[in-house]
Amino acid sequence: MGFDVISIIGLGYIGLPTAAAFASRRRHVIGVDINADTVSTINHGEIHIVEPELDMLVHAAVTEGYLRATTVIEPADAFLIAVPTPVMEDHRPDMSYIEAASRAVAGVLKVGDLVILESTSPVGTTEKMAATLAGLRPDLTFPQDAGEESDIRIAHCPERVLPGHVIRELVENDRVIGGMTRRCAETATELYQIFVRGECVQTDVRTAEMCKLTENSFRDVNIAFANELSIISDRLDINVWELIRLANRHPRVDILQPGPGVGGHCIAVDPWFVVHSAPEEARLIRMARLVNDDKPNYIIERIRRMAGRFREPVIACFGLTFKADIDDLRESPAMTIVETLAKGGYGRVLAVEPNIDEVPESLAGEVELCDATSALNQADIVALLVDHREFRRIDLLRLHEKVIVDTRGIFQVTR
Ligand code: SAJ
Repeated sequence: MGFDVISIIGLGYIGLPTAAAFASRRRHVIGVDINADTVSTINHGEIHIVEPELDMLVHAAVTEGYLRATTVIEPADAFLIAVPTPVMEDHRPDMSYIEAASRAVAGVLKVGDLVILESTSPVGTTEKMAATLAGLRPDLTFPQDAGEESDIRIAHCPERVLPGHVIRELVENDRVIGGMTRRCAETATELYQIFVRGECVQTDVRTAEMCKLTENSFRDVNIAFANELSIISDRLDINVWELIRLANRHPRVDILQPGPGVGGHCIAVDPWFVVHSAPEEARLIRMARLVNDDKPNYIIERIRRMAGRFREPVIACFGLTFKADIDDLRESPAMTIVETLAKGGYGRVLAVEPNIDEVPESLAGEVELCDATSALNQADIVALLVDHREFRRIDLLRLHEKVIVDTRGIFQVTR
């Protein structure tokens, strides 16, 4: 089965690197996105996201004619859907992007095509997508009805790449290939083996969907354990960083790190898909989400209490991104904390964020973006919210006489 033309639907943090990976192996890739600016940026050989090495790969792919972006879907031999799957206010999954992409794919399907859902999805989503495609294309047969002999093959193949390391992990990580039939899994494996050097491990679609959710729920539960430990340690006057360091010396203990909360659009979102699918059974997973989502409030309350000691407190917040050494502010607990402090009238709020040049819109007029030296010269309270590598170089003597709220343990004098 040759894949002369591969269509990637959704050119975001996953879709664009995946498109570039296929194109760098001399496959003709059509990138489809609803955002015309994104399409135009890519067709100029540039990128709209921050990811090391990706700009070079995309520039080469476009220049050499292997990657072309468009807002209108076109026929292809394989379709990979990598559109967002956000959760709504009540934590229910928003499947509208997947539904829209499915309808678009249905319009151009032909016998022999492969459709892969990469987006992180609640268990059962791929089967619903297959039903949608079958409903729109009664002239074709699908795996749920025709089994191994179906005209169209369908699979769920989630990604597990770490932002900032996407290009390397796309190639090196093992890939879970969930086929609706064995032949679907085999065909999807052939496709990914064009660039994947890790092992392509075959399973069924529901296990593949749940595997991705399991990986991120595992991480969220373990971060919640660390965050709860940090709150207990504060109450018991214990240095939680020393506590975890000592406990992790046990050969079978590996406690993660406390923080100001859990950010990003993965770990903070995916466990809700499990809770949505099994609300009575997913008690620990649900509670971990509540522990992590409440950690910013705990930090805000600590800072508020300390600000009460000063007549006109100056609060310097170090870090705004959702994790260290990236520029992504999406779903950032640090942003939640800074916004609340600024709008709550707790004092004058300064922000130090080496990875952005301008004050985020939601903080404009409320927070002053400045460099570390200026912030330390003015601050009464120093809140370390993100462990950027630049902050690890701050001379601890500069923190003398400051009130410190260190949510990531990098200002610990005991190493
Ligand atoms: N965090 C902590 N303490 C820790 C580890 C993380 O507070 O010990 C926080 C981070 O500060 C951040 C959040 O959790 O706010 C998520 O950080 P992360 O390091 O888990 O990174 P993500 O969300 O960018 O990537 C995760 C990864 N999943 C796992 O490690 C199981 C990545 O492999 C996935 O591909 C990605 O989610 C995704 O796309 O699902």
